[in-house]
Amino acid sequence: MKLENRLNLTKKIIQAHLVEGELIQGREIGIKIDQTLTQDATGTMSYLQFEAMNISKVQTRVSVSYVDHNMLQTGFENADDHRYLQTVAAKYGIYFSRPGNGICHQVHLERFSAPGMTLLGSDSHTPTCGGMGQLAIGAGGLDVAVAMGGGAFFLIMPKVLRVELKGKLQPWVTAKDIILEVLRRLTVKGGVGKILEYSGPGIKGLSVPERATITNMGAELGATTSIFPSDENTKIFLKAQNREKSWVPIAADVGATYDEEIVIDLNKLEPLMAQPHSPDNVIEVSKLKDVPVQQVCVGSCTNSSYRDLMIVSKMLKGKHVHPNVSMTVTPGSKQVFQMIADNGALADIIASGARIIESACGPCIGMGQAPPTGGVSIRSFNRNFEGRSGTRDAKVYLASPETCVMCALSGKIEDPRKYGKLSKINFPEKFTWDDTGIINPPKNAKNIEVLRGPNIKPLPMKSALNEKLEGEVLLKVGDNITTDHIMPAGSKILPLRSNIPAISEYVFNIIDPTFPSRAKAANGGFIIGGENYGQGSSREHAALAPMYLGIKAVIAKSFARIHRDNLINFGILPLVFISPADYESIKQGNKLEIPDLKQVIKIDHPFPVKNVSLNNSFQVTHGLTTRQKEIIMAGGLLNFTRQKLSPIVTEKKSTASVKK
Ligand code: MIC
Ligand code: SF4
Repeated sequence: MKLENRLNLTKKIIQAHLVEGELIQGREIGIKIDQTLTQDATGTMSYLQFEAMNISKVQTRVSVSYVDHNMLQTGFENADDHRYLQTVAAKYGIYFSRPGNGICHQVHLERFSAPGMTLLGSDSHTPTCGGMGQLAIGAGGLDVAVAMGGGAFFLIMPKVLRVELKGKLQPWVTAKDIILEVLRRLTVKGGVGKILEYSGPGIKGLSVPERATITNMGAELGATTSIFPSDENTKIFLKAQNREKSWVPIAADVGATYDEEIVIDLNKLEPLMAQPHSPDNVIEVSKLKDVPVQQVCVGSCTNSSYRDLMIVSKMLKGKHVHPNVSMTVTPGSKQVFQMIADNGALADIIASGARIIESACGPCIGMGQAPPTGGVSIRSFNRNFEGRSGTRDAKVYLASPETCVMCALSGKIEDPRKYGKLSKINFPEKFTWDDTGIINPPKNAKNIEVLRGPNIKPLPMKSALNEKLEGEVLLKVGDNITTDHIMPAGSKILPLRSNIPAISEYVFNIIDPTFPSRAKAANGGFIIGGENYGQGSSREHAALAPMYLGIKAVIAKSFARIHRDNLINFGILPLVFISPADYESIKQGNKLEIPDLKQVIKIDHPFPVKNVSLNNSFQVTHGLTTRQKEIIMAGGLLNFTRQKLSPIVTEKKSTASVKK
């Protein structure tokens, strides 16, 4: 094969799905989406948007709606949302994974994910399925709705970064430590505009769920996605899931080139931990001495597989959780739960005094189990942003399940290598697959009525662009602001995800609770941000609710990918400072003005923003592609899509099927 025709794995899959553009880094491309997933907290909006498109059936090969986030039913709201999601799924040809069936990424990996395919999910951890050799990307719910309608997904062709794993993991060092090492090296913004492709001799020792732990936390790097090749290990996993037919081998061509490369020697890795309050604040566990621990949580879409929970149970067997520690264990799926119940491992966990939680996101998204005041919580999760646990001053550390258990037993942060020997764990040749937790869409959906509760409010829409943008700087924030800062989650706020007027009352709640009332009183305005504004989740509510409050533009030093897309999708202009010094001079309360808005959107070079209060102006750029300019002009993606997609699609049969 000619050198220039040799493709890396990422480019191979993109090439096979390319519907617009060319594989040139930095240019916009459109790719066809084979599979979609939604979860309940982003799904209700996504389906409301899908309904607004007037398409009678999803156009993907497989679309699955999961319920895993809003599981605490303290009022009618979440239960109503579950019922809406179930009926809307039946109506439009979508699989419905019932509450209790598990966390979307874990279940998708087990039952649907397939190598070589594309997956778009309305959750930032969708790249979990990259562990299967799938090109799995997280996006806002509206992008997913468009993909369900048969539209392409647009992205800027990322750089491909090769992560070569060499050597072999030493005892007590795990896949989690590999991704923590990558985070330590690249930081939470080091993956922006990149896809991480794993290769090298070290990948042979990693099973699909271990690979999925690594690709899952690629989201914390800000990466577009992360991917492993599909090899014999992939085949073994799919066979054990009774889905061998979905297996295809797929890897980079020999001699394929990459934009960047890093090498990790697994022999040299040690157990690691991310310290509060950022997943890239990584340190060797052995360096943290005498830190008392009050809570330990094992679970989340990062580390709640059968492998993880078997290790937890082996380590806990015959021992007791330290009296000062409250430990929770969450199996990632019904499959995992069922299997550890059947083989007795669950009994050992229960006997140790750990608290068992149903298969869901749970404490990871602040749905219960908030740590005590000032408490230290060690979690096998992927995010430790300030306040996300539900306790503002809690200190959350991220670590492998092995390290978590070690801390739970000793009552302080402790290196798992001190545990001693652990008897071998035999991984199953067959998983217990039982798809009764997944409801297949009916063949004939004519009589299905979509049921909406009173908490499901109509979608707010934005009108097309004004001639002039003017308003006050309503808030100025620093670097690495997360979507948890912009639109917090947790058990009180999450049930309002289908009710934008109500949820918008909590925008920037942790930073400045007066923000919503000030924004409304000022009839909207501007937000000023630092680097990596909007990192973290894919929740479009972090754009939709500010849009509802009248936010017109966010001017930042740089943006996280999904959030920037979400802002554009909801007609909010994401502008970037040309000179970071201008960030320093702007003050909250300053009046800004962009005259001739339509004109400046058309141009691709920097343009001035007037600071009326300081009587000066500064330069910004929008970096919008032609398509994004049209979206902004139309007042958002929904308006734009309605103009473009004609409602021609009727009873076209879905080719989706649960691989039984
Ligand atoms: C998260 O981990 O923050 C979430 C909750 O899963 C989000 C999605 C959401 O806010 O609903 C994500 O990661 O995209
Ligand atoms: Fe759920 Fe946490 Fe995973 Fe988000 S990161 S999908 S809240 S388990």
